[in-house]
Amino acid sequence: MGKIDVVKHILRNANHGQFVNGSGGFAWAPSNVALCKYWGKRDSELNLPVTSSLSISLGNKGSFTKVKQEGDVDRYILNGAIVGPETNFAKRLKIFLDLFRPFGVHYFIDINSNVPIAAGFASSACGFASLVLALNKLYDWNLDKKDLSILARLGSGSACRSIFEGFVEWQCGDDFNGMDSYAVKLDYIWPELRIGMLVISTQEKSISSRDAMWHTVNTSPLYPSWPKQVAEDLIHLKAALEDKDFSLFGEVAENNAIAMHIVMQAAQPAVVYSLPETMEAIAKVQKMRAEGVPVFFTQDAGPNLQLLFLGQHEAAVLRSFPELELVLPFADSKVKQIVLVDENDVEIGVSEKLAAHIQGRLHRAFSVIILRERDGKVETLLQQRSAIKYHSANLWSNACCGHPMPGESIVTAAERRLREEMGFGVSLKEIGDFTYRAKLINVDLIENEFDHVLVGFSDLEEIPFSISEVQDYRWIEVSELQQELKDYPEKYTVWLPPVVDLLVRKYLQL
Ligand code: 2P0
Repeated sequence: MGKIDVVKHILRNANHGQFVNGSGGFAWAPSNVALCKYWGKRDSELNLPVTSSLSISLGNKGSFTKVKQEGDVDRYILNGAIVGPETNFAKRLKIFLDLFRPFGVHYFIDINSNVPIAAGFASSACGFASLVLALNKLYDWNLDKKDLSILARLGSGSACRSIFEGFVEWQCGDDFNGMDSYAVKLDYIWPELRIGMLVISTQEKSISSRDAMWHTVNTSPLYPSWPKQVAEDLIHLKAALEDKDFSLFGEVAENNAIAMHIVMQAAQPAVVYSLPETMEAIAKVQKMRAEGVPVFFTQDAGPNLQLLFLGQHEAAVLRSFPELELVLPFADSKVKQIVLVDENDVEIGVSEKLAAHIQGRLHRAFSVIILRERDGKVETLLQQRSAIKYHSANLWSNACCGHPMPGESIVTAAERRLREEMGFGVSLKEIGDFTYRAKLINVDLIENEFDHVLVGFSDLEEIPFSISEVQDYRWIEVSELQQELKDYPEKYTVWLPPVVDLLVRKYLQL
């Protein structure tokens, strides 16, 4: 079987091409980093690996891809820039799309990625995974995750793991056609796990991982030792995940990465991805460990490192590596789908939450204001957002805010979120709405919200807030808050000023 036969087999019951979603297919997929690596193929056409591998998906780092049937030539956009047809990227994309292309059809592909492209942060993994998921929506294939994983593998081996979040195993399988070579989600959850992306260089690598893999398998005298290493590492990694044994977890992941690089350095000529700065950073990690901070590293096919540590050591690691891009693979995954709307709040679809924020697409949101009266003055409740929120962490904001799920009313969603975040329930009443668009600080996301503002009252002395969402609260007199927003805007979320403005104009009529 070649790739096209695998595609035909998988799409045999999917009415391929008969239904085309006119507004296109949109999908998000996370990037992933292997803790036990895939290095070497038994079949280069089908990207079938020599060994199984195990990865962790990178939370909100990944790609959002939009695909449409359009025009009389293919057009590709990557992070807002046109990708010329002569580039390797465009050639690889076209070859992949040809596997699915009905006769005479051309595609418009718009990929937005927040991982550095081709620098060893698995940008091809999230790119191909999100493309397959978007095609699944464009053509309404309704494929299960196993088939989606197989299709993503045809684009790039590691992409089969990016179909899932959390810990993922790509089972190598032994079928000649690879119908048993796909990824599965592992059930382990480790919310304290942190990954720090240490960008040492974003220059394109001198040799692609695809070529380096082939070259290693064919010329490295150490390659025969690799499958044995992987088999042992997989057993130990799963034991570490089962027991949440971070030392074992870190040691196995680090040793596996070192072993992979040694095997490729023994190739003739040697494949060397590390730069002098990579070696300096590795020495720094080892020194920190010797001084009692449990931090480990892993390294893919590039000079950059991913540091592995737990939340309790976040501050110590960030002190030594202030440039680190922090990833929380298990954070904020509760509300996945949000409602996309037009400028009149008419629903036009749903989207994965992060994808909508990466693209800056207008969506439905709400902000809750809680009021009380003290000594004849109106006070409002503020919350300080938790340090682990995916955006606007540590900033002060109104009592609670969020997004309704598809099909959920604004009031139900707002009352639900108030209970989840602040630990109390009161009935809420909508007082108005506004639309705003703003780039969020310290994170590559855009808020573009049709925001419904709701008001409720509480006299609770103690607010039993959830520590995973909120780190503190306080009451403040409304006019004092207006002054604070003028004097110290950096302490508050970007949406708080318009929320307070609407409260004052429409409700308090001050
Ligand atoms: C991995 N890497 O397991 C390993 C570790 C890089 C180092 O998978 O040829 O882009 O498309 O199957 O998936 C990168 O290789 O290679 C990779 P192809 P891919 O994440």
